[in-house]
Amino acid sequence: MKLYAYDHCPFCVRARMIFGLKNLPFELVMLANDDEATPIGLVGKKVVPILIKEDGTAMPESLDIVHYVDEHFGEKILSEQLRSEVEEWVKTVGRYYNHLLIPRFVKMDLAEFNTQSAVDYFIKKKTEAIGDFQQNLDETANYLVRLHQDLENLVPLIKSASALNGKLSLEDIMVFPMLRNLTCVRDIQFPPEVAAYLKTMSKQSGVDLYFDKAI
Ligand SMILES: N[C@@H](CCC(=O)N[C@@H](CS)C(=O)NCC(=O)O)C(=O)O
Repeated sequence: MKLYAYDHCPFCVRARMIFGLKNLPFELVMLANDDEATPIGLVGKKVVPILIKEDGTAMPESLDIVHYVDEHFGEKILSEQLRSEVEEWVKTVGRYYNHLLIPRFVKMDLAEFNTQSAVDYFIKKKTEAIGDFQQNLDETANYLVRLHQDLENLVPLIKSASALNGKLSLEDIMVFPMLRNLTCVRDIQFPPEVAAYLKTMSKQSGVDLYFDKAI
């Protein structure tokens, strides 16, 4: 199977995780961020992730991909359990964390940004959503005050470094991609429990962290 993705896309990380966690082979194809023709040709809109199934049909939507792969290849490994506190954490951090991430992604040498036109495309589109990139970078310290508190709030919800709720569940699929992307922010102090979870889940899922590219 083939997965079209962007490296920075948290929804794509969800899809990559299920392959890694189940140890299933797949081809990961990073699209250029300004490539509209490929996704529109496959699913009628510009979106990733897109899974090309073994029969050649294309499937968008990260959670559909996760469920499809989990249910059709080997033993199912994910429980559907999603604690309301975890859901709330995802919503809370989801409200602001893109202000920290988006202006950094274009400076990190990611595959989807290896042409100037791809960088320009992203900056134009995302400036409309979050405002000026430099102004957002200048606000880092303020966002980090919020984030450090939210990371502390996550600590009591981590039951094990290898699975948020003690065994693999939808919680890992929702939370790990967010934490992984946050590793691109140099000044974040991850609480030890969160750092251990990040390291273990990265190893289990085969999704790399951004610590060595952090800005
Ligand atoms: N609901 C979708 C959301 C996917 C999504 O928003 N992907 C973003 C990338 S993170 C995208 O493709 N945006 C279009 C663009 O970048 O132009 C899913 O869960 O797969």
